[in-house]
Amino acid sequence: MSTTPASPVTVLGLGAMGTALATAFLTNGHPTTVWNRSAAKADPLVARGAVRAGDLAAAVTAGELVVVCLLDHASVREVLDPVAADLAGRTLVNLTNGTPAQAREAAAWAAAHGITYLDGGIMAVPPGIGTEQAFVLYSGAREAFDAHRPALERLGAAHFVGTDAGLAALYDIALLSGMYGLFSGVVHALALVDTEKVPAERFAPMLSAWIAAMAGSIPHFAHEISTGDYTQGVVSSIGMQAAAFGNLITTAEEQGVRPVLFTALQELMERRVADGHGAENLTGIAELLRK
Ligand code: FVH
Repeated sequence: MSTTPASPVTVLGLGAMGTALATAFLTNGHPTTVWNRSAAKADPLVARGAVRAGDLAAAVTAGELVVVCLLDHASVREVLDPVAADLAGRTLVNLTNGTPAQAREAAAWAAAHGITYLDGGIMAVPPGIGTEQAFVLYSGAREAFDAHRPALERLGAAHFVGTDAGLAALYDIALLSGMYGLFSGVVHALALVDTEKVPAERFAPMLSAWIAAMAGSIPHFAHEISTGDYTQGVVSSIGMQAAAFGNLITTAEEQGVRPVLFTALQELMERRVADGHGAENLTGIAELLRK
């Protein structure tokens, strides 16, 4: 058993996620200093043992590791710009959702002020923080990641994805893109069966099982995307799928459900077929997505 004391952590931003992060640090014995624009949000954490920082400068100088989780990139810059000098020599871990370009801009800003920077993407909802389902992506300063990994692992499995600070955001946005593709299909499917008063609860287990089975295709899709070869092991050609896809659009229209979530995909499939790739796999539409 390790006798190393849990390292001090500062958490800036106590919205739903920041509160969950601070709670995970506290639960695991890390001396935790907290700050939020609306100070009252710190009260429940202070009751659990957190230290309320008197002001922002006191918050960022309370320890070596400063975790920030605010609404967006603009709010991070607004909060951190005035305390850049106080942050010098410390490690800043930015777990605010953002784009790769924003992450790189934040990394450049940090470097210009002598701040060690890690950008992160949280793949969990607040109640999931600290559970086995949660994982967090990090990119940027590798040595800082290694040094602070024991603390960062308190939030969820910690994955370092590269020294380019923008990579965690890229992985994060790509994972969210997959999630929203899934969610939009699920909502459309439930709306469709609802038009005939099929109880959603009766249909849902079938939908879950179908999606789980289809997720087994992801490794093959990945191989095709990385090789650019969409011709191997074709069992459901895009030509066949494009023909059947018309029924998906028509059924939605006939049932009174707007097919807007699928019309872009239909257009890509038909273009791919028209371009002579009808015997290939669906994954080839990636060629049309690239600008
Ligand atoms: N909650 C979730 O499910 C997702 C899971 C994945 C990661 N996201 C991202 O995490 C960031 C924070 O999300 P959140 O859930 O904590 O969001 P809110 O509960 O709305 O809290 C927002 C905090 O940001 C503070 N804030 C906003 N604008 C400013 C500003 N201009 N100056 C200072 N602070 C600002 C706000 O403060 P206050 O309103 O309480 O005073 C909250 O602390 C986010 O990037 C998600 O995309 C969450």
